[in-house]
Amino acid sequence: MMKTRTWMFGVAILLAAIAAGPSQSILAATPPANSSPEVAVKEVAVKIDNFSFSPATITVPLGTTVRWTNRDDIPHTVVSDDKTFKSKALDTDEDFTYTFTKPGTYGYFCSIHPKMTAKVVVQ
Ligand SMILES: [Cu+2]
Repeated sequence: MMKTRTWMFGVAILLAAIAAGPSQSILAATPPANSSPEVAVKEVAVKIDNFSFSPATITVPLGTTVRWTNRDDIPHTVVSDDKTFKSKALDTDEDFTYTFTKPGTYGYFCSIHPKMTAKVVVQ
């Protein structure tokens, strides 16, 4: 019995490591938008100003890069509800980009001011 429990614990640790790993590496691997020039890279801008994301809801085609720029005087972050993407604290005029490669609705918020919420709908 002891052996089984120890084994299960090991599996749980391993799964946790796997679950934690990819989100980090996805962040690190966020491409500097210099993919093949023949592919039109679509970029949509979202402004962070006066404690809100603007526009609060955007609908974009698959493959679109969204660029959030902080126009506020205080830091904000861009964090998706399911942690698909997560920026560092953005100072004034700093930006964060994420390219959406899976359709879906991505709710996100500012982790410093959780009442700041918005969403990206990817079609
Ligand atoms: Cu904020």
